Amino acid sequence: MSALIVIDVQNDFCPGGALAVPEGDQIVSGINALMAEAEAVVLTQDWHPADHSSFASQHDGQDPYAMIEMPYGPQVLWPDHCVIGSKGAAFHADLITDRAEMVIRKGFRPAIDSYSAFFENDHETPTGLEGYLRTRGITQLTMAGLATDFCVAYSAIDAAKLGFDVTVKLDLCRAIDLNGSLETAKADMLKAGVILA
Ligand code: VGL
Ligand code: ZN
Repeated sequence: MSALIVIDVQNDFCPGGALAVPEGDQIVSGINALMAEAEAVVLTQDWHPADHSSFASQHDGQDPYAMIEMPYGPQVLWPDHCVIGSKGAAFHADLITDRAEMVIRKGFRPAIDSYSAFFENDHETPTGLEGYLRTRGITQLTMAGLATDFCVAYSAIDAAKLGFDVTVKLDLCRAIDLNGSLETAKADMLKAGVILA
């Protein structure tokens, strides 16, 4: 059985949002069309407390997009985004959410970021998505959403490492592309066995 995993199609990652991904809104209609044909649909939602440690605002003297060292490894500092319950954290208004049987929220622990839908950025703390998919007998995953080089890539690589068959629909993703991160992410996905379609 297969599932479509739609990653973080939220207002803050779309034009006008706090961490806008260029053309982030242009993938919505294509994702809606894919959902119509999917066997199962999972949506993910970046979901941070207002004092989240991935926010540059929480670190004296640091600007957004700087890199810092966290106990779990390097971390990009972001503008405040996807704050729990905010308009920016809501799904894009045109995204059809009714088909979703599961919505997985991530990044809600103040001290740790979570790009991947499977594990937080320590690569250890599970979100529970793996168990959900396995208990439903889902082995094939198609992924689309935002951003290609962060949450989509991390999710796809973790899924491939866990043994799922993973295809990323690159035309239904858009990237932040920070210091070449898109090319790196694509190479890392291919290396992990992810199919880029
Ligand atoms: C994301 C940066 C910070 C993403 C989430 O959805 O790719 N990127 N939080
Ligand atoms: Zn985030």
